[in-house]
Amino acid sequence: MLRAIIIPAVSMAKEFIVGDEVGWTIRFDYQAWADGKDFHVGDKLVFRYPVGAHNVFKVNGTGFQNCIVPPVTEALTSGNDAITLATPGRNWYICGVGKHCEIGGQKLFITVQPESQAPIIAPSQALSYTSSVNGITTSIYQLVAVVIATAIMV
Ligand SMILES: [Cu+2]
Repeated sequence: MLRAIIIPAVSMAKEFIVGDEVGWTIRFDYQAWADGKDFHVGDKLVFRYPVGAHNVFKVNGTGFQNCIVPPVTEALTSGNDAITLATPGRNWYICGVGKHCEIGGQKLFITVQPESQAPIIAPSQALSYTSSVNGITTSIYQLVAVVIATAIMV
């Protein structure tokens, strides 16, 4: 008799430091940074910069293209601005200081994917006593599914 216990996958929301160690600044290729990364609903973007040196505005595609800075009241200015990606779709961010967007290229465009779903694992795939972790190597599903199967001989 084979008995399998499947523990539902735990959603692993990720935190992305925009620009990694470089942070949020001018003369950095944020499209290259975003390239190859998978952003999902629930993940977080963190913009890091010295307070006062930069800021963060969420804009639309046109604002991104033309570096149109929204009203200053919409700015994030803490120097450690965390944005949780709430909905799937395209997101655009720019810096509103001076010509940082226009000349410095301080702008980021990402596409947010829907929240990852847990892979479904059939109990028959679990043999004997195994413990496996799935999903780490696939960047599509940033989920971890743990399957613990216990075989009991009666
Ligand atoms: Cu700036």
